[in-house]
Amino acid sequence: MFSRRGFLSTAALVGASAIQGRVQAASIPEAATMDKVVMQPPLHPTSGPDYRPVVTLNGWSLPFRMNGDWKEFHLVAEPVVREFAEGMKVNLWGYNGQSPGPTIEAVEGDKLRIFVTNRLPEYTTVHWHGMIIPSGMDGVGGLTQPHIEPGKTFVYEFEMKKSGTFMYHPHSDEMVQMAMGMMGMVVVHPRDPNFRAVDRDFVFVMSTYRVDPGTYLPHVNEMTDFNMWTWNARVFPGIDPLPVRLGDKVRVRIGNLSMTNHPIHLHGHSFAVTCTDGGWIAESAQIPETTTDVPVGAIRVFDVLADNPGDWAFHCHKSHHTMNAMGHDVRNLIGVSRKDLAKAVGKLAPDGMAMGSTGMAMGNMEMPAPDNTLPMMTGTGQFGPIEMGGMFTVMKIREDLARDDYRDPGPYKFPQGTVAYEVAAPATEPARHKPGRAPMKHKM
Ligand SMILES: [Cu+2]
Repeated sequence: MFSRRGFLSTAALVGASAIQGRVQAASIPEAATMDKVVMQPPLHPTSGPDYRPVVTLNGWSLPFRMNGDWKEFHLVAEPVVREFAEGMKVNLWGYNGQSPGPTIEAVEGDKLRIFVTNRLPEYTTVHWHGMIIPSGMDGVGGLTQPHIEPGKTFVYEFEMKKSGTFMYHPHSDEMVQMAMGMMGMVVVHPRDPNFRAVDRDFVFVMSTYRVDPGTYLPHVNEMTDFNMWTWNARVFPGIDPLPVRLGDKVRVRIGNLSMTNHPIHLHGHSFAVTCTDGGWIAESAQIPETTTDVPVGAIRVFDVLADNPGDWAFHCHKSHHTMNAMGHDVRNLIGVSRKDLAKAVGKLAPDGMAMGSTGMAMGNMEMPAPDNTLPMMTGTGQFGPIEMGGMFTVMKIREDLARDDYRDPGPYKFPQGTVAYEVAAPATEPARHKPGRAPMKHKM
C-alpha cells in the first residue's frame, strides 16, 4: 500500500526501526469509516499471514495496512449516531462512524501499531482488555500514559503474544465513555490455521443503555435500570440473524461490557465454551452446555456443531433483557377482574387502557408510541408475533448456504409434519387423573 514512508531514504528507515518503529505524523494510515448497521462480509486478509476472518453482528472489521512487518490500524474516537433498530436512533460515542467500534483482527505473533485519534469533546485512552502487552501500552489514563486530549493522535504498539478474543474500551472518564458506547472487539487468530478451526465465526459485544422514550441520549449515570439491552448496540428485531450452513462448525465470541451478567442461551443444540479472554480452554476441561453466563467485563466463546436445521432462538435468558423500552414499576394484575379494573382506570384516566389481567401478551395490540423509542415486545415470525426485544436473534441453520454467504436466508421451511399442531378438544375441562392416595398430613 502507498505510504509517505516510501519517499524516505533507507537510512531514515533504518533509523526509524531502530527507535522501536516510532512513526511520524506524515505516515498515519487512513481511517476507514462505516455508515451501515448491517453485518459486513468477512474481510479476508490481502497481506500478512492468512486466516479465516470473523463476521461482526451489525458490524465490520477494520481494514489495516502493512508497514514493514507492522500491521497498522487507525481508530478515530468520535460522536456517532447509532440506529438501535428501525425507528430509534441514539447519539453515542464510538469509533470510525459506529458504536461499537470495528472489530480488529490480527494473527498470533503480529506486530500491531494502532493509531488513535481523539475527535471527542473530552480526553480519552484505549485499553486493550485481556491482551498481554507492555504496561505502557495498557491505556490506563494517568497510570500508564497521559490522556489523549481532543484533536490529538496517540500510537499503541505491541506484539500479539497469544491468539484469542479480546476487547478495547477507554480507561479515561470510563463510566461516561462506556455508557456512551465506546467499545469494540479484538480477534487474534492462531498462527496455525488448523488450530481449533471453524467454518463460521461470529463476534459481538453486549452493552446496555437507558434512553428514555422520545429522547436521543443515554443517561450516563444509570447503573441498574436500563431499557435498551443490546448486542453491538442493536436490539431485536434490529440484530442480524446468524446464518449457518448445516454441518458447519460455528464459533460465537461474546464480550460483556454492560453492568450485569447475561446468561446466553442457544436453542436446539449443546455447545462448549472453548475460550475466554484469558485463553483457550483445554478440551478435557470443556463441559456441554446450552446456556453460558457471560460475566461483566469478560468474554465467553462457544463452539457448536450446527447439525440441527431450523430457526433457533438465540438470546439472553434474563427475560427482561429480551424486552425493549419498558417501565419496571408495574404491578402484576394477572387474575384481576378486567371490568372492575377498566372502571377504576376510567375514573382516573378516560383514555387509559386496563391491561395485564390475563398477562401482557401484546401481539395484536397497536398502541401509539412516543417518537424515537421501540415497542417493549415486537417482531413477527411466519406464525405470528414473536414478542421479543433486546438481546434476541435467530441462528438460521440451512442446508443450502454457500461458504461465505451471510445473507439472511428468510424463514425456515419446516418439513411437513414437524411443527407443533392443534388438535380438536372438547371445550369443557378435560377429566384429570387424581392420584389415589390420601392427602399427606403434615406433622408440625
Ligand atoms: Cu441479559
